[in-house]
Amino acid sequence: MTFYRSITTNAPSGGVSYEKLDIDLSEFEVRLKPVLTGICGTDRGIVNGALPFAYNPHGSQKLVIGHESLCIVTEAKDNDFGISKGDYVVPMVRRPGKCINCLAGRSDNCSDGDKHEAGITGLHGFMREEFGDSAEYLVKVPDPSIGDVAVLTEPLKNVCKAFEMFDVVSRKSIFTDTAGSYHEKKSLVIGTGSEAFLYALKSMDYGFNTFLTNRHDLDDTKNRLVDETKLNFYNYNTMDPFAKSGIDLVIDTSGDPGTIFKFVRKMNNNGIMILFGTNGKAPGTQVDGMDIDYVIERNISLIGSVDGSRIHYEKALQDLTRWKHQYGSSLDDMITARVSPDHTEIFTKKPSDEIKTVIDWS
Ligand code: DN4
Ligand code: BGC
Ligand code: ZN
Ligand code: ZN
Repeated sequence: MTFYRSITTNAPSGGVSYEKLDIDLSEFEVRLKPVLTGICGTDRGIVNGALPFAYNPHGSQKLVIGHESLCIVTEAKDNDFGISKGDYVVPMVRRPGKCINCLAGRSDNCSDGDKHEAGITGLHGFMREEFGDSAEYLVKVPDPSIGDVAVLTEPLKNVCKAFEMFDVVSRKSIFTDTAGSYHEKKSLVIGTGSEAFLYALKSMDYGFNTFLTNRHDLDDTKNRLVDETKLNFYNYNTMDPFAKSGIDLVIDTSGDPGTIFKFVRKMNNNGIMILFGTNGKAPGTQVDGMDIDYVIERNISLIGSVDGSRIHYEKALQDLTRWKHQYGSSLDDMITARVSPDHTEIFTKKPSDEIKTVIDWS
């Protein structure tokens, strides 16, 4: 028997341990070691017992958590996916079921919900000192010189998928400004966590005049990143830059209904709102008939978006490679803390200046 140290929970009730687990890796096509694993709101939700949809693998009392990972391949059998020993890879979170979207390689759009997610639903995740996988679920990092920021591939792939939805829905009308660009268009990202910053950088790539907002001011770390990347931030409790001209694209990462619906009536005709943040425990809010009329009369579209597929992981790696040249060390500054795997209290205490905390497995 070989025991691998792993970060575990008992889903969906929660809890967190760093312990040795015996999981047989001999049958796997590829063996991997994580270099860095990122922590996100989903991991904290599982550990705190707040995500009822999380569950352990069949027959197991534990779930190894972790779905954001940059790994190195330590052994690889012959495979059709070009994965070999020494490659840096990002393992995909979602594993397909048998519906038509899953069969078409788009398990992110699974039609019947019969799929699994590593570290979340029914499949062990990547926060363990060694694990095995199939080559078909590994995405190779084409330029490993981008370094540690490759760990942002997984959260950024969600953003790439959501912008694919934006591309589809924005075709309903002429969404651009009169010059055919987005420069006179405004986007607003609600929230200031890692997903929010990644959405904001993507929105800047499109050319939007991009704003981030939260219910409080930002600390120095986040203010610096806002300045260095030429984003705009405002505290919505103290100012409103949209009092006179409206917003064309709203992206919510807060999951707070009381906040989201404050912004609906600030949206322009043909506006698009992407709902991404999840927060099942947030209290409900009153949406009145005027809100509904406003949405209808202006052809506003609300889009829900979850997860992403291989094409989005690949796009995310392209974006990170380009951003590394464009933003240099400012991109590295998105990794605000590194901890060792035994520091499991990080799952219950979020650092106040956190953009992305990573676990360093080296
Ligand atoms: P996070 O770092 O917890 O970010 C949430 C952000 O929302 C923080 O900056 C919060 O600020 C902010 N926030 C909370 N409440 C409000 C409010 N009332 N007004 C303004 N801002 C608020 O999490 P993340 O960046 O990792 O992920 C963002 C969200 O997306 C989470 O809900 C995830 O569950 C969800 N998610 C969805 C997918 C998917 O659909 C993938 C990954 C994450 P503060 O409280 O820190 O000040 O595929
Ligand atoms: C992951 C997604 C996953 C979602 C819901 C997120 O944290 O990035 O891949 O689909 O959680 O479980
Ligand atoms: Zn996540
Ligand atoms: Zn499916």
